[in-house]
Amino acid sequence: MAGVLQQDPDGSTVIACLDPRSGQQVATVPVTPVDQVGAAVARARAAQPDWHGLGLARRKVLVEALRQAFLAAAPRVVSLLAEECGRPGGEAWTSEVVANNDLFAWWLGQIDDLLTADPISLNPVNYPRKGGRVQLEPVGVVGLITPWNLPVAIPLRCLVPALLAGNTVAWKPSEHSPRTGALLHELCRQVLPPGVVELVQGDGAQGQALVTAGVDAVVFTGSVRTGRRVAALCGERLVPCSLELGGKDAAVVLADADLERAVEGIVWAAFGLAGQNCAAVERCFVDAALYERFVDAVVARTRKLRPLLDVGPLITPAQLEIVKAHVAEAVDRGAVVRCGGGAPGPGWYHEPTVLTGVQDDMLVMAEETFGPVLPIVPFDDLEQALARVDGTPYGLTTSIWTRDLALGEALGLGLRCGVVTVNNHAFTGALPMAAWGGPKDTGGGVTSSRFALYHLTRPRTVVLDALGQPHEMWWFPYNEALERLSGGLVELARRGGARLPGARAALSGFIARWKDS
Ligand code: TXE
Repeated sequence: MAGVLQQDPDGSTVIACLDPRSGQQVATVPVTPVDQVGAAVARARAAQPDWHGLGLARRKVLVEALRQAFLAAAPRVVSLLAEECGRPGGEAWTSEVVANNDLFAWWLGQIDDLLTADPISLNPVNYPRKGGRVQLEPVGVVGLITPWNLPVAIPLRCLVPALLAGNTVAWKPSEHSPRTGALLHELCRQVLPPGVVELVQGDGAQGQALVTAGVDAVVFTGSVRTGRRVAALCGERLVPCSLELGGKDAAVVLADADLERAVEGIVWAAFGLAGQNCAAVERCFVDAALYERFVDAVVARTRKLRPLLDVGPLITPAQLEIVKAHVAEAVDRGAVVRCGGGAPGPGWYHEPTVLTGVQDDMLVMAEETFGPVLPIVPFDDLEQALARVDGTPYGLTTSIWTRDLALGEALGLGLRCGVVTVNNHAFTGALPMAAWGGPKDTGGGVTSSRFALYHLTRPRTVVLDALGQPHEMWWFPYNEALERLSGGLVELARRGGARLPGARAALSGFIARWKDS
């Protein structure tokens, strides 16, 4: 749905929700006034100590209840995704329901282990009668800002671990998917205590208000442009933030690839979600030996894709304009449309489009298109092709297609990206145990896996000292015995050091030091 903010006759602001399959308005959603965003964060803050205080076992029971509520609401989720994002049913069920059930299950199964404190075990000679632990504690209130392309899965990837870890969350869904956001929030309100998940509806104004409303961490998924703004605001406030800002993913097809699988997999990864996926294949490099056969097969397969049943519309007219502009610029500069290329509707539907004859400096090869466009490029020199793969500002995922798994892995590991897959693409974004994110303009944030907890928790060190003596070895006074002890320890540790004299010096310094104290 395109969400357009407009004034209601009563003076309040609403999001007018348009079905991207028809362009017709189907609903309105009230916007949170900017001056009320702080109150939402305050409610989340007030709820946080009690939520944390419930303890992990009780929080798990409530998050399991949220999972059950979500599963019970699955048909509503799927039909709303169709109306709001134009999402085909099969795609909505797999990417937004089944994958999210797995996500709940994994975090619920792993969280006890993941939050278990690390013991601090100390050498009893140097540190007598002391011990402790490093425990993970919630950051407090997480400010969550999400996009429209996976409007259920992306928020849940943060919400589930954040809540289990004891945080409360103030969440702003995209203005282009506010009804899905409202549904998910309604489910949270049914099963969780008040304030544990607060909803803020609106666009960039509300997003900015949320970032600056005193949250303890920000988790953001969206564009590079907005991500930079969010990071700057967080930087000024020293609020930690996690950014996932998309990609310009490449698939590299080697001459020995399983042709049928590569074609099926790359067509799916390029045109699934109508290409509106941060990990969509947006560039495809193919060994020249296979190139013509590959292009023919991709074109034949793409022609069989059914509008709205396999490939949905773009989310907004603006998104459609970006896609049309990228294709038009490529064609103006000599690219060949092998299939698709038009935007005949219904709604904001753009045909899945295969391009050849493209150059690296064309928009369609250089910038995130976020639409159903697949440029295919032949290569003779694999090393040069891999350099071109790495030659974008993004670094999300890359796939290598080859029957030689070891070679595929080795090539992938040489690239600067967060996810490498051999003979598959993008699907690991749905795996809760697999870290998701990447370097460079992709933003460096991590969602999924235990590493996601880095953004959602703070490690706290707790040490208890039962020594009961008036002095420690390293306290005042600094004297000759302390230096002798230290020098002896260094000699002992040095390769080729004076080990026997070192041991003697360390021991005599140690004894003298304890006598001093
Ligand atoms: O993103 P925005 P848009 C890319 C994709 C797409 C482009 C634009 O290339 O064409 O971004 O999409 C909120 N402070 N991706 O305009 O603006 C906004 O309300 C705080 C890739 O939708 O980044 C929404 O909730 N928040 C991407 C969220 O940020 C602000 C997924 C994302 O919106 C804000 C989506 C501000 N100043 C788009 N301004 C991916 N990584 O997968 C806006 N927002």
